Amino acid sequence: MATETWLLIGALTTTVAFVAVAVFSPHWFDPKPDWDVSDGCLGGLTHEETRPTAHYHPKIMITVDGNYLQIPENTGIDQTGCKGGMRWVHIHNVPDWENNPDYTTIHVETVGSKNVPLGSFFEIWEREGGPGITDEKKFDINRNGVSDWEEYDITMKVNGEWQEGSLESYVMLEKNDGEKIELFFTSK
Ligand SMILES: [Ca+2]
Repeated sequence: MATETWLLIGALTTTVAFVAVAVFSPHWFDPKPDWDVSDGCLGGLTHEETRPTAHYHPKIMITVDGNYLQIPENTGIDQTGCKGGMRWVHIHNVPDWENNPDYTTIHVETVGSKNVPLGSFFEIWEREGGPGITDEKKFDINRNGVSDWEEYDITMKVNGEWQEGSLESYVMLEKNDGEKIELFFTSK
């Protein structure tokens, strides 16, 4: 066959493979989460002063059986391993839960552009006695070591759109600054 024909066959094969992956494995193209961001520390007593190169604010609201799961203010600030500093993913202010429950603003401040998984915030929160995540990176909001997927129906919306795939690995990107994440746990 002529070279052009081979090139055409090659291009068609590539296109078919691309479409097949997009249709049958849509999460294949999702950004890979950088789980080590939960160890990142800005400033502090034992870390060099490094300025973040990214700074953005996803918003989160977590509901467990119809009740708000309240994130404490200053979560991720001055914690063990980052004394006097701030984790790359942290909280400053929280809503007035009694009178005006609302989204909590997550501050993401990373050195370098990172794919910050939603679950990394739970890893950080867990160090302060909050809801956590298992070694397999599964939600563990009741901290019993059992994946919450066995105990709850878990669903999530981002900007009103239902999400599929690994919710813990959902990547909060700078280009989606201000995105609204709603996470729902319903006991089975
Ligand atoms: Ca659990």
